[in-house]
Amino acid sequence: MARGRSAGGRDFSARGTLLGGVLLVAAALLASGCGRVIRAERPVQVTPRPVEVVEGEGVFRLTARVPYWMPGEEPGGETGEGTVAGMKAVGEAFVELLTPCFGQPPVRAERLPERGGIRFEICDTLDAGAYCLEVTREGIGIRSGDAAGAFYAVQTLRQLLPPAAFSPGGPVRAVEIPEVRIVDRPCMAYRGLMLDVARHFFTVDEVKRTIDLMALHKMNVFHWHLTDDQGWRIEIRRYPELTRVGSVRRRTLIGKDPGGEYDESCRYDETPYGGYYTQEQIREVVDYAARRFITVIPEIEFPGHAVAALASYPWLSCTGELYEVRQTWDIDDRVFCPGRESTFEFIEGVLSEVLELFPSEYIHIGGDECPTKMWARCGHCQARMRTEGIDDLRGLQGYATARVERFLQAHGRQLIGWDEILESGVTPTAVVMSWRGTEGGVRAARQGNRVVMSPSTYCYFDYYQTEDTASEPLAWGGCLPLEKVYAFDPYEGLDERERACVLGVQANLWTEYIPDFGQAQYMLLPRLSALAEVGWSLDRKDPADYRRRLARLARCYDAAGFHYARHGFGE
Ligand code: TNX
Repeated sequence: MARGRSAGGRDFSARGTLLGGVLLVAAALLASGCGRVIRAERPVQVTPRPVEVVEGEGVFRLTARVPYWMPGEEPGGETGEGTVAGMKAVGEAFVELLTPCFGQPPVRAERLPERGGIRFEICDTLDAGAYCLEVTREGIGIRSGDAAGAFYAVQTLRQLLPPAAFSPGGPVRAVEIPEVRIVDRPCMAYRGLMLDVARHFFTVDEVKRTIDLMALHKMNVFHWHLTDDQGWRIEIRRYPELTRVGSVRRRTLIGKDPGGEYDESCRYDETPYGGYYTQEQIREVVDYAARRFITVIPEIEFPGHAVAALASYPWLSCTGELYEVRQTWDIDDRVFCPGRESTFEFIEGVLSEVLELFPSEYIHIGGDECPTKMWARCGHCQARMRTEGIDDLRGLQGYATARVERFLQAHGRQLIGWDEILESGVTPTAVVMSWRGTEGGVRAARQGNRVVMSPSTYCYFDYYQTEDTASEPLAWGGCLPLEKVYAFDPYEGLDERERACVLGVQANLWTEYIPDFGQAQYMLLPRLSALAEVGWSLDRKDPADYRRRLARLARCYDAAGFHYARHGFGE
């Protein structure tokens, strides 16, 4: 895991004389007329940390006229249909990156240039997601195991470009990139971020910006929490009331939840609050994410966190009472009735449309925080328990989850649930998302279930980022500073066989106290970079080095116009 000038690396010793360099620069400036030339920045600092960075002394001078070459549709150039589509997306990302620098898109070469230029190449010897990026004085070579690897190389290139190249002041004539060889690959296959759009709604553009943020950090799973007590946010054609009724709450709590909707101390903003995504918009987001090598996993909460659904269709609850969409944030007793057949018809109907929209292997069905109080008093639930031989109420949740899992599997999909699903007799094939610490994940991995580690102690970005909470916007509680996220070890307490069950890690952004996208970014950044480093660079983490790189990354955030917290920058 060498970083810096390694003896085994390329020889980058200076070839030209200083005088030669000066003359060349002068000649280039004369040839180009006016226009800025943005100098290379050193040392090269990339986050998440690559396996190897070997820096040379020269620079490559990139202009709008340098052609780039992509393996694509030309005969013999492709390595499979998926790769062609993937490389097209990489090409788009590359063009999108450079266009603002030069005020014009880079040109695509018709055939592989004999020398120089920017060359992308797929290489069988590299793993999926892995790449090798080489900048020499002549050009840039990007070899990767697949299209995703090439995309990650483009993200690295973003961090090699001097941020000044993106600053206002008009397009630049040329940018210098340091001579460097970077070898890189992800440690974990699943590097996720969950966004809760139920408690507060985020527009399609804001969701896309969140996906951009993930792409910048080489993350690859966007978990979209689409339904909860306080709002149903996905259009389901079979059940139009879900969005007509369930997407709007009459009012929203102001300030901290005192622990109950009917508590006298509750104060409300009386403005109705709502929003949902049409199926067309969902497709647009899924496609946008796919072009950034990000899979979208939808979450439809079942059987708890269901009040918005019950408010839309009262026959989904045990009592059939008419409810309102929730206006406060604590756990609610009003959940789906697993005693009635109609509940399963409903959830399967919903999931049928969900499966059409989301091609992801995994579908999240929630499963967290589901009180059984109503089931205890419900004749349908009691009858179900008798006929199915279920002897405790929690077992009823296990029955409901297993039934939904069978439905998903019949459609070629896998079920993910929060770690509560372990308590109701989980099947061996379900994926467990561990949030109440890592204990659930450890237990699940010991029994051979696949796991995503997302413990609140390290991954809950709705927690404060400093002890000094008085100077912060209101948050859920807890304290999760940047350093702690960075220190997360998702493999702690697991032997090698159990580690193989851990798919990866995920940050969660619950939005009870995050009313707008500016604040969402503030809570996400820079903590997301620390979690990205856990997922991507777990075997080569180095806190001091991360801190140095963070300052550079922040300038990338500036260049991309992201809002971020300054804790951890010594400001
Ligand atoms: C627990 S994490 C929840 C969410 C809340 C969150 C607040 C999980 C599966 N359930 O409903 O928003 O705590 O931190």
